[in-house]
Amino acid sequence: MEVYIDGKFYKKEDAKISVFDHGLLYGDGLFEGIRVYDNCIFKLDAHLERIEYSAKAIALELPWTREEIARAHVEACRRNGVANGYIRSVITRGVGDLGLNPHTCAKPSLIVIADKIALYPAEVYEKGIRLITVPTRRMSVAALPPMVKSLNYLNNILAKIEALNCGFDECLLLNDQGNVAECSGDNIFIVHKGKLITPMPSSSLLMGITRAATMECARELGIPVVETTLTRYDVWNADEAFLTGSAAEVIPVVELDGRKIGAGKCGPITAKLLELFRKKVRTDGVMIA
Ligand code: PXG
Repeated sequence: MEVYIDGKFYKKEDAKISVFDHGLLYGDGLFEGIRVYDNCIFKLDAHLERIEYSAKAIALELPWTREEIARAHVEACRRNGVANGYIRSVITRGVGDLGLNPHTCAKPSLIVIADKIALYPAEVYEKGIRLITVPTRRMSVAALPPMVKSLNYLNNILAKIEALNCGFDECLLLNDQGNVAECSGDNIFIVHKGKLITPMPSSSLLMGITRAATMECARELGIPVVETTLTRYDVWNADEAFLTGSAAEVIPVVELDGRKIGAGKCGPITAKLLELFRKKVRTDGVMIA
């Protein structure tokens, strides 16, 4: 495997950054997780737009054009023969002095890793997953906006640890108001009386690319979409629920906090959305070959 760092490709064992990079010292930087399906980098443009918005939010001036960043992604896939897989891109603040001040960092670094992805077992998409609400709250938009896909993932990792300690693979996080935010690495949707409902951005969540793609699918299928405030009560009483994420795609949720959701298996609207989503992924993006 060869990893892209700042314009060059390095063998995996030689792909290294400085211990003085503020990405490591302070978590000062950004990342993306992008899927590749049959030579198509799914929604690459949307991911690059999210990087630009995240960079603006943390006052990190990108020294590359969108086209340059896109080319690095395409090249990383080609070099590594990744036709189906996963791209992890990282932008760090760069090498600087000790101390928080980002102005001591000369220039940001761009890292692009194209690799295989461990797929979820097929049965997860039929049988669904069980969730538990954890005590850790999703951080407030007034602290560090969760829309920023930053290198600070401890909020999510603490929630994940709590879920794993209870024997669950994924968890629900509430925001500081006690309303539903998202999961540790996925967005959440419910279906109620024929409508698709998901927490609105100000509920403290990452604006997932899969979330947006799923809402697009729903609109194409004529399913009404609502972004609003949701409580755990709404999820417990939903007809269907599911998670979305680049790795997860669309995964049914069959239980939250010991309450069975709907029929306790993948619901009909979830199944329809997953079917259309899987049709789109091979064409809706940037082609490698
Ligand atoms: N919420 C959070 C907090 C996330 O980190 C999503 C939602 C889904 O967003 P997308 O754009 O993927 O639809 C994410 C996604 C990984 C990995 O390497 C990916 C994510 C988070 C953690 C790990 O598998 N991101």
